[in-house]
Parts: sequence; structure tokens; C-alpha cells
Amino acid sequence: MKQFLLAYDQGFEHGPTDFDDTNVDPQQIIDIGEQAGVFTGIIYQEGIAEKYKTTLPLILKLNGHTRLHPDEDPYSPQLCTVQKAIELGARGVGYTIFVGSEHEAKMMQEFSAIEDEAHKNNMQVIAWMYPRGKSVKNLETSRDIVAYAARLGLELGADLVKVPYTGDVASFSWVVKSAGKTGVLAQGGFKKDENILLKEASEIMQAGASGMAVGRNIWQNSDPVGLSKKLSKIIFTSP
Ligand code: FBP
Repeated sequence: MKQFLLAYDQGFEHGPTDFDDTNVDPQQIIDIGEQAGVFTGIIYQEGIAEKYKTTLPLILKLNGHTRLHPDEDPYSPQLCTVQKAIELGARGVGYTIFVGSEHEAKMMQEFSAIEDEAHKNNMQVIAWMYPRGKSVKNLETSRDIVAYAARLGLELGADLVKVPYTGDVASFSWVVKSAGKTGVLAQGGFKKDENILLKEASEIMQAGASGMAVGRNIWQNSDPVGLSKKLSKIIFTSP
């Protein structure tokens, strides 16, 4: 099944530097998502889920880290539980594994326990599989490393992996193949020219991906609802 997710955990990962006077307000992003009517889910952390309500299916992010201490090998600790996600009405849970970090084992263990419990409760499990750390420096979007990260997601039991785009159809097709029956979602990344984003979205879907999870490129756009509709057309009409 195709997926188009609206990501809004950047306030945690990057801080409010990603925001302006409008999109700093979580309600604005929820409104964009509800007005666009094209998203299969919205992603944020526990605190936002407790204070803001949405009619969109919620994917609750269970771990996070800040960029305030520039660790070469980052660790993103688990901060919320599957039980709490159920209480908050989440349809699924998300967890980041920094593949290649020296703390990768700890994140794989935490993810694995989350995956077991979430699946017992019929929840969708999405793994953010991001190559990061000294051993994969400058290889964060390289074909073989991203394919390895996606494959790890399959082996660990993720329903979907969210990975960076590798930049061309051939390499991303290999990433999708490597993930087997685990669906692959491409990350939006930092804000880029709209036409470049739309071209990338077409390539990503051509490569056989299950969809995209996009944040900054949507809510930093001057017409977020319009752009969401354009992206959804590409995602949901691809073969
Ligand atoms: P974007 O579309 O804004 O890139 O959001 C996708 C996402 O995975 C977010 O869920 C997360 O907060 C962020 O990217 C992580 O960004 P970084 O690559 O800087 O760690």
C-alpha cells in the first residue's frame, strides 16, 4: 500500500531554526495535513500528540536526539513507549536507527523490542534507517550503504523503512529491492526547489518505492496544501 506521510518531528531533531512564525505552531501543520486530505499519516513526538488533536492517522515517534552536541556517532534514545502510543491513539510507531553509528547496536535492540510489542498490538512499525557516524561519513546517500540500511530494516521486522534518496532511479531501485517486502519511503530532506522535489518524487516512485515522508519541503513552502496535492498525485498514481 502506498504511503504519504507528513513529518513534523524536526522541532525535536533540529530545533525551531527550521520554523517561521507560522509553521512553528503545530496546529498549523495539522491544519495543512487535514486540509490537503492526501496524507496517510502525520508524524510527531509524544508531547505534541498529548496537546494537539488530529483526525489524521498518527505515527508516534518513540525516540529522538538533538543536534546540540555534535556527536560523530549519534545515539537516539527511546523516550516513549508503545503502550503510550496506544493510549494516544496512534496507528503506528516510528524509531530512528543511525546505521553505522558506534551506538547502532543499542538502537537496534530498542527498536527490536518496540517492533515486537507494536506488532502484537497490530500497529504499523516504521524505521527511520539513516546512515550516520564516522564509519559511514560522506556515504549517507550512497547506494550500497542506504541499501544496507534498508535491508537491515527488513531483517529487523520493520513494515516500512524511511531512508534518504540516493539520487537516481537505478540506485534507489536497488535500495527498494534490498528491502524485500518491507516498503521503502524516501525522506524529503532540506528545502529544495519545488520542481527538483517533484522530479525526485517521480524518480523515487519509478524506483518502486512505497511513498514518501516529507516535512520541511511541504510546510516551508508558500503553498503547502497545493504542493501536498502535487506530490500525492505522483505517489498515488505511480504503478
Ligand atoms: P524532512 O522531509 O523535513 O527531511 O523530514 C524527514 C525527517 O526524517 C524527519 O522525520 C526528521 O526530523 C528529519 O528528517 C531528520 O533530519 P536529519 O537528516 O537532519 O537528521
